[in-house]
Amino acid sequence: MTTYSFPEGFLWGAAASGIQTEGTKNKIHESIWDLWHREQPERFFREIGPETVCETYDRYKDDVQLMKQVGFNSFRTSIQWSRLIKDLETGEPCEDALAFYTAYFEEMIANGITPMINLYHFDMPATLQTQYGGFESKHVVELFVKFARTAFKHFAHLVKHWITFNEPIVPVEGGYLYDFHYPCKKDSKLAVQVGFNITVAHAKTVLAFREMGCDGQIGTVLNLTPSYTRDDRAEDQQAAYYADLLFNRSFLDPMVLNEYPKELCELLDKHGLLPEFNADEMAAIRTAKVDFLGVNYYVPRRVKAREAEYELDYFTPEYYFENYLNPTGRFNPYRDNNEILPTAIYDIAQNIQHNYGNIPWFLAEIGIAMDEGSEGNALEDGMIDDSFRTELMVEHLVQLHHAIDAGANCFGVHQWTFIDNWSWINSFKRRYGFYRLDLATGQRIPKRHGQWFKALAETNAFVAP
Ligand code: IFM
Repeated sequence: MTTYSFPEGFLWGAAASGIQTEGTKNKIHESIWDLWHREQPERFFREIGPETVCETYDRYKDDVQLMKQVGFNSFRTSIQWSRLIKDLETGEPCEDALAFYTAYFEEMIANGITPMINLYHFDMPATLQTQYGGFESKHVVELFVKFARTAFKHFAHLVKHWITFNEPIVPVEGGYLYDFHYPCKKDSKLAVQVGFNITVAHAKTVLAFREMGCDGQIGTVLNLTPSYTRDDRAEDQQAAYYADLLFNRSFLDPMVLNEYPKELCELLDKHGLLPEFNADEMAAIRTAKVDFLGVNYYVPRRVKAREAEYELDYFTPEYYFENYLNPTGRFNPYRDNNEILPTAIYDIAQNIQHNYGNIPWFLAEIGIAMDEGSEGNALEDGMIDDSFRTELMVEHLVQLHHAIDAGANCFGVHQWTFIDNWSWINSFKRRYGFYRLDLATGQRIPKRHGQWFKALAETNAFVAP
């Protein structure tokens, strides 16, 4: 057996988001998720919408105790724009939201849990989408920065780790290419504009944080999915190159290296997709230095060179490759088509180390999905047996440990998620939590993996073959 120890002060905890946990109580504005669910409930698994969540708004005190019981020393969630801000044009806050978030963050801190707070987790206020087109609009970029300034003004004395955006590419993919987020458009030109505007919103927020002289650090969280090919054939390598350029480097480069890849600009130009931009926006992107990066990893991407003709009448990254299922891959038996590849963690770490200045980073989401029902019922000791999750976590953390040994600047691990939470159109289809949420009673039922995690967090080490 080997003992795998982690650097002193390593962060252990979980990630969640405001909209997926808080509930809608006392919220003044709808988000696009409330709006979409009201208009088209059939698009959501079992028609469950964002009002059915963990009710963190009322239960946060008890939940912080549950965090302690599984050893967290840190926790990420988000401030909902549509909760915090009363006047979306001026950025004036809502008193009730100020009181809620202050009490919630203070409760964490009083219990030894460092809050890491994100400002955007797919939750555009509905009126900003319907009135202006959300991040299609440069005006909404400015409104986002006002919201961020309000958050910094009221919470920077409590929160020392800020995140601008979680997975900024996902609203682009979901809302403008693949139809799984509102506004469900299929428009590549808008997709690129939204991606660019989000990057500007990120950059201007980082600059506002510096200008306000806030004490603490600010970064971003990206879902970085390495692309693997069938073998070394040149056309597949080329396919992987394009997948990486479009899905990873499109945000990683401007947010961490402060510049867009030349090849991406050329590709977008070739397809007539370059966004509208001005010198002020480019200056913001060039100068907004982040302190750290968060990386979300779930599954690898498998690509091969295109064999079939590209048939869509609008551009998507798949113009340059085809996705495929690895015939020799290892798959999660509790979730369809989810390939398991722990070595991807090592590859991500190497990429950051060698191509992104070895910036300090943390594993901001590692999620091990088990489909609803597959975890079984609670055992005699009252716990749910999810030892599958522990086995996989061990394998991934062994790879992370190798990467740290090789020089990776990784400072923490957050599992997705704390209590099973509502997850967009999948609602509660896939469970990821340390605690099961009983939807009928709101009861939190512990899963066994939490005990293993507690020992890991307390000793900052685990033992494995
Ligand atoms: O629920 C989501 C989360 O909001 C972002 N990352 C992936 C999770 C699981 O699908």
